[in-house]
Amino acid sequence: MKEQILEAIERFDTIVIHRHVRPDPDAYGSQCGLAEVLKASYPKKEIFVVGKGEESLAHLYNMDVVTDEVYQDALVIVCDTANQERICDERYKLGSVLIKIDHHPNEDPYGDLLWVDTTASSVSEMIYEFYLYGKTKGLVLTQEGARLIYAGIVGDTGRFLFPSTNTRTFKYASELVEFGFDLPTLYNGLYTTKLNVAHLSGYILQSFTLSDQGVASVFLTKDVLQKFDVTPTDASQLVGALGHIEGIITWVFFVEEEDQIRVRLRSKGPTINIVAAKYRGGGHPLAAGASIYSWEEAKQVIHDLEELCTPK
Ligand SMILES: [Mn+2]
Repeated sequence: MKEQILEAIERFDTIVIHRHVRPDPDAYGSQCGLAEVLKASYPKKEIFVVGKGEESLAHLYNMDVVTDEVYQDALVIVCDTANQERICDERYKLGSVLIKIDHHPNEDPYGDLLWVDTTASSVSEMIYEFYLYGKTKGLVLTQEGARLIYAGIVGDTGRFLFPSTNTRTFKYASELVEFGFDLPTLYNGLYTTKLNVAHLSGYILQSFTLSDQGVASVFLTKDVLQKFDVTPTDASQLVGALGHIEGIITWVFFVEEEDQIRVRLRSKGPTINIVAAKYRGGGHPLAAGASIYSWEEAKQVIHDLEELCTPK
């Protein structure tokens, strides 16, 4: 598949790279890391990264603003996005050829060429692998490209903590660090916590409930978000905060938004993307998300998780 992707890249003069809505470091890292590889390797091609910019990731890269015309005879590559509804900027459909590069379960196999590797810790890791494959065929990785790919790996592995971290991840990470980008500045950009978010994490640690089955739940209503002056996006980013607490097997955040309640699910073993799928969502076996429309439904989600955690 890497060979076919490289062939497609070589064929096109214009390449537009997309990623998912509500981007995380891996979305930016894979999208912009790939852009940097392609810019350095093919200086004559026009390479663009599109999608709504995320302020907290502006230290990584800036998005391009492109007209619809750019998509004419363009190759479109979508990184880190399992299903089409989650692709940021609908114009991904306007290109000539569409490529999907992802590490989530391939439930929506969109695109003309698909490279999906669910064993990869991150799509950024896959982009590095793509560079390794193409190294002898003209692909070039710059220090800036290495920084972006490394940021994506660090983000999606929770700083090499999540079970998706494997020997390949560490090997690639050490090779990337060799490029000599400024590590402390990168970590500061990724992990400096805003004061209001720090206060909210205190609230979360105080207020979560834990059932006998090992299911922890946190309710972040509009009132709570307002009290701490945080956005639903800020709140969702704290979902890892319960990962190391004794007795918790699966946990769920309910974050109230304008028109829905976002469900953030995490697990230390039981496969929770099944539960996510039941509530209009999806994701990885141990990290998934969904959307519900009432607090009544939230109770059902907790009930389903409890079922899942009950030894059969
Ligand atoms: Mn990812």
